[in-house]
Amino acid sequence: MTDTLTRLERGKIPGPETGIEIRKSVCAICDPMTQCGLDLYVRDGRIVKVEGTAENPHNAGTLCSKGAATRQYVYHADRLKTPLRRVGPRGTLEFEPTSWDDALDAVAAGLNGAKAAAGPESVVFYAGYTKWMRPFLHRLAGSFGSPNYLSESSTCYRATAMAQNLVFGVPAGPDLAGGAECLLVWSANPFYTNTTMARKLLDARERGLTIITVDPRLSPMATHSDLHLRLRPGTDGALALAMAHVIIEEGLHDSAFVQRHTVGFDEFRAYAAGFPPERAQEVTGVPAGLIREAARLYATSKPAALMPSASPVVHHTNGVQNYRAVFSLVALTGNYDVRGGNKVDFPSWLYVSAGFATREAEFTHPRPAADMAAPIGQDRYPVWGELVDEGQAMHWPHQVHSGEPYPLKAALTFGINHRMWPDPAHMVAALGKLDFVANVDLFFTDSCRYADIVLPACTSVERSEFRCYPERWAVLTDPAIAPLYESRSDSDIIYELAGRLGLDDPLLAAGYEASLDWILEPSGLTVDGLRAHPGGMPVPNPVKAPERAYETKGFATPSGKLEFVSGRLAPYGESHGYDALPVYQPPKYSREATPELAADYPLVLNTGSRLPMFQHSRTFRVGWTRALRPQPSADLSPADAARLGIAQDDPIRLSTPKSSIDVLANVTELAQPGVVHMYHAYPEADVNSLIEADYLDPISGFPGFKGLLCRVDKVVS
Ligand SMILES: Nc1nc2c(c(=O)[nH]1)N[C@H]1C(S)=C(S)[C@@H](COP(=O)(O)OP(=O)(O)OC[C@H]3O[C@@H](n4cnc5c(=O)[nH]c(N)nc54)[C@H](O)[C@@H]3O)O[C@H]1N2
Ligand SMILES: Nc1nc2c(c(=O)[nH]1)N[C@H]1C(S)=C(S)[C@@H](COP(=O)(O)OP(=O)(O)OC[C@H]3O[C@@H](n4cnc5c(=O)[nH]c(N)nc54)[C@H](O)[C@@H]3O)O[C@H]1N2
Ligand SMILES: [Mo]
Repeated sequence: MTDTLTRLERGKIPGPETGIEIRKSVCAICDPMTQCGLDLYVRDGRIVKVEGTAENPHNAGTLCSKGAATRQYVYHADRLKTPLRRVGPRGTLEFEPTSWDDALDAVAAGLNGAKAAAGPESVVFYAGYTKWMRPFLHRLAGSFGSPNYLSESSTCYRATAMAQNLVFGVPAGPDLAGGAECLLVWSANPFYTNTTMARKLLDARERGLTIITVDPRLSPMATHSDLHLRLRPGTDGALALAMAHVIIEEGLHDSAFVQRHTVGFDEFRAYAAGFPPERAQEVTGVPAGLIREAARLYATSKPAALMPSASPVVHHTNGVQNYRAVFSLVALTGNYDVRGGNKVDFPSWLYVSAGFATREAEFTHPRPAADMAAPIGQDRYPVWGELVDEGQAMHWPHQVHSGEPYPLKAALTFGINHRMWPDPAHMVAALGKLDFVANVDLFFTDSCRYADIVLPACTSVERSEFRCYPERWAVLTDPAIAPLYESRSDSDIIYELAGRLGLDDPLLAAGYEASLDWILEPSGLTVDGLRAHPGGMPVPNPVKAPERAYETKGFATPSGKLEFVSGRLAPYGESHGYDALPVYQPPKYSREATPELAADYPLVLNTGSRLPMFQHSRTFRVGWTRALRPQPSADLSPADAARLGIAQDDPIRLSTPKSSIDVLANVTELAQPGVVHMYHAYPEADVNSLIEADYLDPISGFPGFKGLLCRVDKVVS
C-alpha cells in the first residue's frame, strides 16, 4: 500500500490517493499566436507538474521549453509580492511596500492630476508584449479621454499589416489548410517562434507542399524548405522586385486579374524592369538563377500562399516599402483572397481569427477619435495615424523630450520594458521627465525602477482569461491556483482604477465578466457557457469568410483596387518623402548607403532573431531556459570567426559608432557570413544601446533593429 502510494506520488499521478488534481489553464509566456493549453497538476494549491492540454487542438498536448518551465516562471523569487511606492530617486531600488488601497489611490491621483494640469492626452496608457489586457486598457484610455493608448505593437506586426493595407486594403494570411501548393515564407522561423505552426508546416510538407524560404540565416525553417533564398538583411525589396520582374517578363502573372483588379501596373512593371536578377544578385547576394527559379515556382503554383512575419522585414529603415514590394507578388499572381492563397479572415479576439465575430473594436473605442487630441506620432507618421488605431510608441520619448505638439505628463504602463526601444537610455530619460509613472508587472524589472508606483500582477495560471484559437476553439480559464502573494489580475487592476478615476463608463463599472459577455454577444459564446468547458470548447457554428469578397465589395484602398502605386502614400511625397511605388532604398546604415561608415564598421548587425528558449526579456531569469544559453552571445559565421581569429566562447566586443557591448562569440553555420546576429533585451549586454533612438522607418516609425553596421573585436584580457 505504502509502496503504491509512493509510486503514485513519485509519478505525480492525479487522484484521491495523491490529492493531485488537474486544472486547465493557458500559457502566456509567449503570446498571442501560440498560448498553448496547459494541464496543471495541483496539490494543496501548488503546481507540482505541467503538461500541454491534449484536447486543445492548437498545441495538442505539446509544450515548448518555455511552457515546460512554467513552475520556475510562476514561483520565481523575483515575483513582485506587494504594491510598492518609490521613496528614493528614480532609477534606484528605494521602494517600500504599500497597501493596494493607497497604491491605487496614488495612481488615480497621478493620472487625474496630469489630466487636470495638461489635458487627458498628456497621459499615456501603455501595454508591453503581453496582449491579454489590451482591450480593457484601450477602453480605459478612451474613457479617460486620452488618444494615447500605445503598445509594443509599435515595433511588432503593425508595420507588416500597414504594408498589406497599402497594397491590399485588408491584410490576408497564408491559407495552408485551403490547399496551398507552394508556400513562400518571407522571413518567419516558426520552428523557434511558433511551434504549433511548425508542426503544421511539417505535416503539409509531407502532403506535398513546396516551401521557399527567404532568410539571411540557415534557420530551421530554411532547412525544411525546398528553396532557400539567403539574402542580405534589409534587401528584401530588391529581391521581391527582381522576382516581380521575372514573373512579368516571362508572362507568368495573372494578367486578367491584374487588369481588372489593380492600379499602377504599368509603372510598377517599368520600375521592376530596373531589377533584373543579375542586378538583384549584386544587391541581395542571392544567385540570379535561384531568384528566377523561386519566381517561376511561386507564380506557376496554383494556389500559392505567402507567409510574412510580424517583425524581421519591417525591423529596417526601409521595411514598409520592402514588404510592399513583397506583397505586390500576391497581387501579380492573383493569390489574394483565394483558398490556399492569401485569404482574408476577420479577427475574432486579440489578433486571432477563430470563426466568430465579437464587439472588440466597438469595446475599445468608447469615444470617437475626433473627440480627442491626435495620438502621439500622428504628425511624423501620418499614414500610421490613418491605418493604426493607437499612437506610435517609438515616438513617445521624442515627444516627451520636445513637448511638441503637446506635453506628456504621466503614464500607466502594463509590462513596460525600456530595453525594447532603440537607445533605451533615451527612453529612460523620457520616463524620468514624466511627473508620474505607474507600472504593473509580474517581476521587479529594471523598468520598475523608474516608476512611482509598482503594482504586482499575477500570471495567466492565477487568473481567468478568454482565449481563442484558429482551430475554431475557445477557452475561458479559471485560476488554477490563487494569485500568489498580494498579486492581482491585470483586468482587476484596470476595473478597480476605472472606479477610482471617476470615469463615467457603464461597462467598466459592470466589471470584467459583464464586459466579456457584452463583447462576445455576436458570437453565441457566453461566460457561463465557456465555464462549463474548462479545457475549452469548439466555437459553435463557426463562420467562414467568403472567398474573393472583393468581387462584390472591392478593395479597401483609396482606388478601390489592389495598389502597386499607393494612393495613400502619394499625398505625402513632398511633405514626408514617401514614394508611391515600392521603391527600394538600401538600409540607412549599409555598405551601399554609407560606404565611409562601412569602412570602419564592416559587418551587418542584425538583432533580435528569436531564440527558442527566450521570450524577449522574460525567460532570462528562469533557470531551465537560461541554462540552454547561459551567456549573452553573438552568432558569427565560421568564415568571419576564422578571419577575425575568434573561437567559440571567446569574449568579443560588438561596436557601432554609438556604443559597444561585450559578449561571447557563438560560432555557427546559422549565421550569414558578413552578418553578426545578436539577441536583444539582455540587461548585462543590451544590444539596443548600440542603436540610435531615431533610427526608424519614416513610414511606420519601426526601428531598424535588423540593419545596422558594426565591428567585432576580440577582447584580450
Ligand atoms: N521563442 C520565441 N518565440 C517568439 C518570440 C521570442 O522572443 N522567442 N517573439 C515573438 C515575437 S514578438 C515575434 S515578432 C515573432 C517573430 O517571429 P519570426 O519572424 O518567425 O522570428 P525571427 O527570429 O524574429 O525572424 C525570423 C527570421 O527572419 C530572419 N531575418 C532577419 N533579418 C531579416 C531580413 O532582413 N530579411 C528577411 N527576409 N529575413 C530576416 C532571421 O534570420 C530569422 O530566422 O516571434 C514570436 N515568437
Ligand atoms: N533589438 C531588438 N529589439 C526588439 C526586437 C528585436 O527583434 N530586436 N523585437 C521587438 C519586438 S517584435 C517586440 S514584440 C518587442 C517586445 O518587447 P517587450 O514588450 O519589451 O517584451 P518583454 O521583454 O516580454 O516585456 C514585457 C514585460 O511584460 C511583463 N509581463 C509578462 N506577462 C505579464 C502579465 O501578464 N501582466 C503584466 N502586467 N506584465 C506582464 C514581463 O515581465 C516583461 O517585463 O521587442 C522589440 N524590440
Ligand atoms: Mo514582436
